[in-house]
Amino acid sequence: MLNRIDLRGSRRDPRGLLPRAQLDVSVAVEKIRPVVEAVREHGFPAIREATERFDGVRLERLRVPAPAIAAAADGLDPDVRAALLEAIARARKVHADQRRTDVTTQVVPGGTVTERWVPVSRVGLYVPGGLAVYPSTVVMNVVPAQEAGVESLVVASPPQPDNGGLPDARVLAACALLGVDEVYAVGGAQAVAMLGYGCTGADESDRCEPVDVITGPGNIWVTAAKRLLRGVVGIDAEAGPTEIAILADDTADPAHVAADLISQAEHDPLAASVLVTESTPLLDAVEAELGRQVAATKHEARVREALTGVQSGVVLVDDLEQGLRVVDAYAAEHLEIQTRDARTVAMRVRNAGAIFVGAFSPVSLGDYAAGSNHVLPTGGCARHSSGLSVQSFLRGIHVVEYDEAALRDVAGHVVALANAEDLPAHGDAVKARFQPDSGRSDGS
Ligand code: HSO
Ligand code: ZN
Repeated sequence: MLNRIDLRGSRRDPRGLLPRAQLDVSVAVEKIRPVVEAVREHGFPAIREATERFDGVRLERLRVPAPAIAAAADGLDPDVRAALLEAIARARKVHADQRRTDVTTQVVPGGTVTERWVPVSRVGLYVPGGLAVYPSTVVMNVVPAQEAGVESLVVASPPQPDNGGLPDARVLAACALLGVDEVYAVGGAQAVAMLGYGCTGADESDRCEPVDVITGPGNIWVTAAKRLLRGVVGIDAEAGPTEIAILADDTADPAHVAADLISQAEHDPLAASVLVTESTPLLDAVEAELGRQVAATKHEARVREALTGVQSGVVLVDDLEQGLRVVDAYAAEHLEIQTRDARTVAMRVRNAGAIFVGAFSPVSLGDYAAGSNHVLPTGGCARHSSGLSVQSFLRGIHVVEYDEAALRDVAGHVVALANAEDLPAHGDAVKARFQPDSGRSDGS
């Protein structure tokens, strides 16, 4: 079922040889530019027009009324409620440990630099709809923002025609459990534009104040809009279709490997499932398992399309060392290590959004209830970016404080560098402090 890429015996850099779809976000950017500009110029009427066109819903108002959020929480299935509460508690534990404390460095006597960690004031968290609904993504966005100390937090999620034009009831219930009451029934590029530029409307329920940062996964239109808004607001890493890579040897259980490959393929026909192994017996056994398990899975068509697409496949390698080079080159959103000494191997990986170690840490655990975050960089962005965390919502501000003696001591160096850059006024600003007639005339 899986495409085969045989790198055995190859000394080439594996980067261009790995299965990965080329998603052209820049084409999507041009397509959604008019939507984003219309929302910027016209606000609510433009959002309503786009929502009707793309979601088939006629919006009465942007903001979800408080009673609808409360009703969703009341109607939540008790098992789902318990699961969400457990997921929230675990995520809180991990993300609380990510908080930063201010650090003051004494550079010289009388000269300090303090790094203050200050949360952004207002964030917009995007929760996708589409083929599935994602109350778990509400948790993964909201918890780190709350732990960072963000004061104003809003969620936007597409209106569902079968929920009276409101976002999915489980998404609303998750907002309620997390204490988020500002929720907008808006999705796609129009939601990102609304969050970035804000929206003025006649009625309070047609208004949204602009945010400072937008986070959360979404389809290609959401990603394109985020790219367009970058700079106007802060944006997290781009999240494309989900990916799982599994580095496995002959100790891996083929039934587990197959199940995990299928689990992420279930998200999207464009999802990527990649197995990297040196073991052909394991590969044969995984293929047999896939044959059985895919036929029995609920979203068979979607899964089959994802597993057989160009973005998925098995990469055959000579040994663990080459396997590690391959997974580093691939930089998967999720990487499972199912090998001997899995923890040691995991610690050698340099590029991945999140790593899942050993037989009992499947990606699905991390999707919901490990405590880790599931908003992770895709498409190789794990080479330079991290998943969502408390840090995504903080800014480090340097606070510089030198006294007279400390400035005097370094003044010559500042002047020398300022002159070297032909910016003598910079040096003069320092020298002004030490000229005989400088200082306060009253002697105070
Ligand atoms: N695997 C997805 C997250 C998710 N899975 C949500 C299920 N629900 C991207 O990390
Ligand atoms: Zn998932």
